Amino acid sequence: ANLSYLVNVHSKDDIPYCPKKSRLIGGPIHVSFRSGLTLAQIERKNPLVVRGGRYRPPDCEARHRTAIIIPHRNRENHLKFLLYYLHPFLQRQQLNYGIYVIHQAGNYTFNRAKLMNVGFREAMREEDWDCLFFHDVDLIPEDDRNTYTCDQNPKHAAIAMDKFGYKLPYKMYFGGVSALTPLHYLKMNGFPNNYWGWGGEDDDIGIRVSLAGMTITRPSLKVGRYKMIKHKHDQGNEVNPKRFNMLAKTRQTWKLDGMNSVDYEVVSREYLPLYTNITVNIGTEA
Ligand code: UD2
Ligand code: MN
Repeated sequence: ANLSYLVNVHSKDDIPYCPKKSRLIGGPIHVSFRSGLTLAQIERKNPLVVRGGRYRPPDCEARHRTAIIIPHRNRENHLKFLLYYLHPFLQRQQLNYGIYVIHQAGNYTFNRAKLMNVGFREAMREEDWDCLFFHDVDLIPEDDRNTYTCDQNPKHAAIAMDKFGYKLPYKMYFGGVSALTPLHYLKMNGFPNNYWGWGGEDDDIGIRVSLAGMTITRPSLKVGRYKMIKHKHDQGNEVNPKRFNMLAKTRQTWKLDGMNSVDYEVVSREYLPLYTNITVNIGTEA
């Protein structure tokens, strides 16, 4: 027998820790979008997911606690497909996980990065998560080996997307899906709050990582694959014309704007069967 397996095998509640590498993990995932999918069907396929979209492995103690933070408005159909693929994917990885949808209230210009700051604070309020995945609603992972756990440095997970020909579009790219520990997040003062509309915020976040003295880690191109559900530019998320000027000033602004300055009002917190929905009023541009 392999005796190393006996070391550190039981948690304090005396159920065994999950193996370091889950035996349920496969390889490539075939992703397709069929019409007529309902949330009720997804619930039936995931009987062990409990209120608020929470899960822990039934037969072993998870080694990782991961929160998924999804910025959202008016993309219910994309959310449905993401939940359909993400729940079983995370369960195969034997994680203790929770899914949080951060829904921007009202019709004012969308602000993806500020919603992430809200998600960070509201998720950490509930549980001592050791890893947070900041996840676009329209990106579906296409390989089981893309593990939703954190690294020593902030991780950029969505490196190979169909829309970019499954290649990294540029070296500093940090958009789509990224994973940070609470310590990483606080060290870089979270994400910027002042990018209203489309674009720039992902590059700002990438710059913050390096200004805070960290580097970006990435899975391999084979593993960090995602399919993006096709969509047009949303109404209320017009291209932000100020993004280049703002990006030129990140070095001066990152310590002043971020987690230490985020202000918002939670409108409602709903513990739905497949996710926790937090509707939030994030105000308007100053
Ligand atoms: C790119 C980046 C994304 C972000 C964005 C610029 C990729 C794969 N993703 O996405 O991370 O940096 O550019 O802001 O390159 N959303 C809503 N409702 C809206 C608008 C946005 O829910 O009305 C959310 C949703 O989670 C969406 C995300 O914001 O996936 C990013 O918006 P997008 O998908 O319109 O932008 P895209 O695909 O150009
Ligand atoms: Mn998109």
